[in-house]
Amino acid sequence: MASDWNQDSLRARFCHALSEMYKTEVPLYGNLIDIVLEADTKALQSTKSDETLPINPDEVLPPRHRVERHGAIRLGTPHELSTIRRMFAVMGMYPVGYYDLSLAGFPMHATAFRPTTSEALAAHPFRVFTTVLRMELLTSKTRALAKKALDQRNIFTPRLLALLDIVESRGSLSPDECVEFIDNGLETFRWHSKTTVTLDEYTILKAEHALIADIVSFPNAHINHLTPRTIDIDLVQRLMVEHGMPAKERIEGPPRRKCPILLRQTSFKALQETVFFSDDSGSGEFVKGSHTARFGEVEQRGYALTRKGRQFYDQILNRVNYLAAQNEKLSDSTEYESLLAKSFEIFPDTLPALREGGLAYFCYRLTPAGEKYAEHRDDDLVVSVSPDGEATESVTELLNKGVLDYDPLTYEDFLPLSAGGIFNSNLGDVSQSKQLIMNAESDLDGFQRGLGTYVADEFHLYAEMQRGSLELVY
Ligand code: OOG
Ligand code: NI
Repeated sequence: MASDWNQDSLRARFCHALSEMYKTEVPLYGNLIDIVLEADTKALQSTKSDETLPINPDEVLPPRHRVERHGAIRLGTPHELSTIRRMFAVMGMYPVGYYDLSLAGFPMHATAFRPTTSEALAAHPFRVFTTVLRMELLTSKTRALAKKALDQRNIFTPRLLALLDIVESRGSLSPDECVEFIDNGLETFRWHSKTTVTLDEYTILKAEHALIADIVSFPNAHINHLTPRTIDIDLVQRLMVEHGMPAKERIEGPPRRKCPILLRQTSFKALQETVFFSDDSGSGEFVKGSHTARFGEVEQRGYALTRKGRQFYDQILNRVNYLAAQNEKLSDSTEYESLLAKSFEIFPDTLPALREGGLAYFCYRLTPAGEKYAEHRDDDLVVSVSPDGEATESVTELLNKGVLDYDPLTYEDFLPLSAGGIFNSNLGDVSQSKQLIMNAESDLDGFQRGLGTYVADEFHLYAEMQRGSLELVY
């Protein structure tokens, strides 16, 4: 059937529309985008020899850089989760990774919906970190309130639900239906200042956990932040402070390195916004109050680590956080950052060391010399690939001969402890429910049951990309 329907372009258009909507809702996010452009331009300029020539980041950076963004939403029920899964699938975004946020003291777990192939990521890498409330971790009083509020809401428009049925049965959308899909899809993410709960109910929910109140009290799942990507997050952090933005105290994740790994993130803190609580007298009146939820974030992406690399990362970071919890002095961000940088000195910081140590994933390619060599190939030097996508000995030999070269793969996912740090900076205080939740176990099975499918294993996806590159070379 003839149609303009294309997952990549739909995802790009949706992301653009969401970003425009969020700019009007939270103007400070627009200022943050300007700061990121300023930082990227400065960072590129300072690495260039002739500083008199102006530089345009859009001409230097890969095309995906400027449009790259992630967002986050928080859902209340398994049904909301499975429906959002259907909605993201239309845009080529699939659940990758399971994030147990009880590790960071929150009664929630999450996945990230994102494109999964190199081609789709290169076309447009939009992703949405999606959390869902774990009812079983709430106290019975709060659970009853949450259930009552969530049962009566529908965060999707009837037309969006109809479009999901259409695309699932027909396999595509017409150009007009694509426009409707975007317009209706935005309604799930739009901000509503009128709550569905009374001030008293809100106060009870918030006393148990600020995030419970944020998830339960509104008629939909407002997008709570959007995050452009930068090439110099330290500079963005400095510029935010210089521009008088309420910046988070420090950058989450690994320290600045020659070979950036995983993900570094910072944000401006959530705004206090006026909301109107419903009045239980049935008068239809509203009571004015305030709520803190929405913010803007920036990310700098580094290399995807293997399981082994990730374990090493977690081990170092856990030790730093353990020391920070013991020592008052380390609550100062400069002290923390210098401990972090010092602790990460043992993590290899050159491409050959990361590769030889099996710490990161790479994409292999033939060099121009390799193209020639391939024509008169020595048959005992074939490229072999192990089942987990690891490069083998013969690859090392071909690298030494200058036949092959390699580039690191970008980390496309998230980090639960960094997410916890981002959540915390945007809450003010963490409540008494923390103790209860700390003892919780992760529940991947329950999550997947709600979702209605399996979440992909991110390590497997990177290994497949590495293996694919070797197979192409072969
Ligand atoms: C999600 C926080 C996680 C990130 O970048 O790690 C996240 C939230 O605040 O709902 O977006
Ligand atoms: Ni985020």
